[in-house]
Amino acid sequence: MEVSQVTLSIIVPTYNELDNPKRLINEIMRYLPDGTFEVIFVDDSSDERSIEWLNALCKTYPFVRLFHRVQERGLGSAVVRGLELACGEWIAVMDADLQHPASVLPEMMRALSAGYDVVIPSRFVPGGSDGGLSLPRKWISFTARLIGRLALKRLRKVSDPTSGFFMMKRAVIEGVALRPVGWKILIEILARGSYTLILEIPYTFEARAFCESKMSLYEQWNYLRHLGRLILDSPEERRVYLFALVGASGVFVNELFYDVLIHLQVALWIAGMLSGFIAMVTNFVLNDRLTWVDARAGQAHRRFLKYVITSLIGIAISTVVLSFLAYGERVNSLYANGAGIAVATVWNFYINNFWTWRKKHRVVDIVISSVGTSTEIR
Ligand SMILES: Nc1nc2c(ncn2[C@@H]2O[C@H](COP(=O)(O)OP(=O)(O)OP(=O)(O)O)[C@@H](O)[C@H]2O)c(=O)[nH]1
Ligand SMILES: [Mg+2]
Repeated sequence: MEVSQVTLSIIVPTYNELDNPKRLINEIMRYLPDGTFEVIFVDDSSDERSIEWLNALCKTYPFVRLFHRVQERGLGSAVVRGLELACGEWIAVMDADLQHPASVLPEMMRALSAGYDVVIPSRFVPGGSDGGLSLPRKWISFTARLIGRLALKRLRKVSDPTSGFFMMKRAVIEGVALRPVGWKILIEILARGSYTLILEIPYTFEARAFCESKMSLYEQWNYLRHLGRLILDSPEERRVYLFALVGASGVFVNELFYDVLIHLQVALWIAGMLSGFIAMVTNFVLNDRLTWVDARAGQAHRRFLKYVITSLIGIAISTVVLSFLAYGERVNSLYANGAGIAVATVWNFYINNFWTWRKKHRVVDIVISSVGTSTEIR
């Protein structure tokens, strides 16, 4: 087959799968027209029989390619290797064990030709189901998705971001250095890739029919490490965490100076005001140098002025919330104060983000649609 004719490259990571790849090929051939696709198995098998099955497939079908790795292991890095080898303008990733139905592939291709950049078959949009998982696995999977969506802004509106089944245009990852840790290659692509339109299609995740699962507890740990790396690598994603850390350091600075000033016999109210001001200055410097380091524009003193105005309004807001909640002892004053601080922190973060350190770089709108619904996220 001419490589240039291939529209779609289907990457399938395999590890000791025996005859599952053969069943998968049969399924794919049922749904996709001949000559338009290639299937790339990136295999890390240690079992000789699995390698023999794959070699036999390569000999039988000209559209099957096999890359066998000896030194390396890991689902995510296997997919990255497959991406390097892929010839198609469109790229799909799916598991070998038939949990991802090939019957959805034509619809995914139609979505790409309709203009979507990424298509994610989802177990969690109306019409989808993850019936193939046991109850404990459903819980683990639910928690993993929740953590991922809370941790990374770019995953927030994607209903099935930990899926191993998706299709995308090559342009999404062109020029992007992918460095997944462990299994969840889709979160890597969603976090680092360039795209604007995502479509979610409902599908049923079947139970693994043959061979053993390779999922392990260690992969859950890898997943957390992966999320941590993605947060650290993205100025946009790490901002809110840095802001929280800087805020916490401000409390420490404030207390420290307050203590020193009180020891110097400075009047209470002056010590309170001075230590508050010093903490505001150190917070500004840290936020300017760390939190919004990529978004510094104009003169520093103007940013500082905006920061001070925002903070002062923040103090006013927290006082209003505190007084409102604690009025007539409706709420314990400690909780009321906590609520005030929380509201003011959210205020400070957003106003600083959109005003004090107004970003010059392009803000990409990502639109996620699923069959029947459409939500917009930033
Ligand atoms: N190349 C490669 N593929 C792997 C590796 N680990 C798993 N895979 C493949 O990745 C896909 C997903 O692995 P599964 O064991 O099915 O994981 P799962 O679907 O989360 O778990 P089950 O629901 O129990 O099947 C399968 O096609 C595996 O053969 C690996 O280390 N290297
Ligand atoms: Mg599986």
